[in-house]
Amino acid sequence: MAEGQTPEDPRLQIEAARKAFEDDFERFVGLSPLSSMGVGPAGVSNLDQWESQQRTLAEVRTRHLGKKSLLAASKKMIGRVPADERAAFGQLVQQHEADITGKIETAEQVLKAHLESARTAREAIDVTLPGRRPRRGHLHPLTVVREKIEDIFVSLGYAIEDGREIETDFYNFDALNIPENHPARASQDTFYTSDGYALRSQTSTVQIHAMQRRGAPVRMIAPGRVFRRDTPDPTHNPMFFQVEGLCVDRGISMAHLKGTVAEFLRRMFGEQTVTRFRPSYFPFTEPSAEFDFSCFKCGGAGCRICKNSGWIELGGSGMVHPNVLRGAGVDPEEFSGFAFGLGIDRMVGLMYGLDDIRLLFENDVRFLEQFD
Ligand code: 2NL
Repeated sequence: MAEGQTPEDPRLQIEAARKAFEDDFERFVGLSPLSSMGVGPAGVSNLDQWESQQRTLAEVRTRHLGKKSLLAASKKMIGRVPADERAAFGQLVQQHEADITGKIETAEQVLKAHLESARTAREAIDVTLPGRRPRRGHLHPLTVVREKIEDIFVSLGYAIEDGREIETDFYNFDALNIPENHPARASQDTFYTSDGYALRSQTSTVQIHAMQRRGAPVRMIAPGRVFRRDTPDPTHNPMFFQVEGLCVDRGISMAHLKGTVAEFLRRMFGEQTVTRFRPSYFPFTEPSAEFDFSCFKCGGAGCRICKNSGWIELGGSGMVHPNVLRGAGVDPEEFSGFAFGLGIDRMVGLMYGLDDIRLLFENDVRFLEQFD
């Protein structure tokens, strides 16, 4: 029965309305997953389906209970029904309305329940899935080697001292027996702040402070960052890491220096390591010596690492110059001491076979990850 065509008999009108609703509702239920009401998984894939059904059902409701529905038209007819039939007709209309409303509301509730479980299923978390582990970091190779050096010296009774990276000219040069116009100011040249401070070019500065503060005797190492006015290349960087060692006491001799450096290198590179000293010059030590150790790779036979010499040059050393002791408030008549210095970057470069020490400061994880 087409809409708008009103049959003469009001009862037929109600019949038509009921028939129209039942056909419509049956089609809806037939199309809908509700045909299997409550059966089947209310999974994620069903969510869109349930939502679309909800919209369709709202349309069914408007079509059969709305202002333009056959039901609404039937209600309007109540007044025109003969008085003796009016009550019965009214009841018929009410009954019809109650039937439609009941069926629609039941369907709405069932749909709502399905929608809710589909939404819950979509938001569900599988707590049994394995977690995602955060990537574990590791120490920078410079830190690994620095800590190894520190451990060795701590075990030999040395303290580890730390200090400032920005220094006065006095601590960086004068206190180390490098007066103004001394040629060593060129090789130790560094960077300066606009108000006249220097970025330390060796960690001896830390040792001068320590001697001034603690006096003698003293046994200490000073690891840290230092600066030199060098042009970067595969073996030079204007900023690098150094360790300096200092031992001041009564009766300290060159023998103590040699024994200490040799023991350090044996612990660092193995029991078989041999150390040799070559005379050299440093303004802050007298006498001075550079030290080499037998190649840890070839054991002295000659290889790429030691450039076929069997020896690896590592650092400088010597007996602390009396001017340096005096300048730091230590009496050179009573005390003597030895000192040494070496570059950590160079050591890391050798140990890990780096062809360019600048890689250590690029913070490229593809490089750094190799040292885990
Ligand atoms: C090198 C040479 C050296 C020192 C550092 C030092 C410290 C004080 C007094 C005297 Cl407080 N000397 N340090 C001595 C000799 C050599 O380093 O080639 N470093 C990488």
